[in-house]
Amino acid sequence: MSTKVVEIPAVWIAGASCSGCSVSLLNAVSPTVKNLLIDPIIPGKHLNLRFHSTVMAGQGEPAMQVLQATRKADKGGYLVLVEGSVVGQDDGLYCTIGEVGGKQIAFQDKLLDLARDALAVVSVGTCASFGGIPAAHPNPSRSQGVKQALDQAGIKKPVINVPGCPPHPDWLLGTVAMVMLKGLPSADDLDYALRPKAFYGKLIHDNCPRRAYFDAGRFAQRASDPGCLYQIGCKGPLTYADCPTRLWNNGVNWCVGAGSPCIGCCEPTFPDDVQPVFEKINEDRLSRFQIKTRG
Ligand code: FSX
Ligand code: SF4
Repeated sequence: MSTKVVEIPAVWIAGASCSGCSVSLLNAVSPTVKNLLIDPIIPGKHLNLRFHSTVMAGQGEPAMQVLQATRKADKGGYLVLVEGSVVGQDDGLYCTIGEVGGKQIAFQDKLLDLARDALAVVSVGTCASFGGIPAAHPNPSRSQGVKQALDQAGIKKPVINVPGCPPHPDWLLGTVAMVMLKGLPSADDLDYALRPKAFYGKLIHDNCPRRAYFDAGRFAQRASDPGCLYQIGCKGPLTYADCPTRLWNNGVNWCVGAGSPCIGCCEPTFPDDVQPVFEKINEDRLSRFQIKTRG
């Protein structure tokens, strides 16, 4: 007896970014990307990813038509997964994602079109969530996060932010799996920056294996030293994510475990207010950091 599998249509579009978010997803181990693309992520439900500019074989206008076809055929039922920030300068001219009828399509226009008729939008990575590196001061491309761009256009669509530069593949796959299992998250499931609390609910500093060094005042002076990395720039005391317990690269290690300070890449004010990377947190910026949201 065959069991009916429900398809959830999804498209993945990319704005201003380094494509590291896609690369991180390709490193997913459980489930793998193959599982994501071919198998049900949860029993009886399959994500039908129809467009992904980096990974798909299709190209040119036929590929672009898939976006339009999804919008028409699955109105209100598809997910838009967005990687990269939304470039606003000169009507988005410097960030186009393809051509239709010989006309360049600006990423920001396509994003707004797709978002209007979507079930929800998932911002993958810090660029899409909050602007990230493309929006760093002085931001000549007038880049911003997806939520901010939707708000400006008056589009009230559920947005889930999955930041990280790049995000851990589990954070994205876990978020998509949660939506497929339980539907859209409630306000209680997300934090003030629209991040799922399941992955971003705890401070790095509170789960860090070097925390005992911090409490004892034993600080590393160089990256290779034992001790807490606070004096050489660790942003763990500001940053919410489960890196210390989840670990990266299939559980091999994480930034602080490898002797590198946390760079605060999951936070709304990354990178402007957490740099320089290898300098101790600026206390003035720290208080701004705690009250400011840029997204
Ligand atoms: Fe941004 Fe994605 Fe950082 Fe890169 O493309 S979150 S620059 S790792 O990867 O958007
Ligand atoms: Fe906190 Fe960073 Fe020190 Fe770990 S290394 S205890 S996260 S300051």
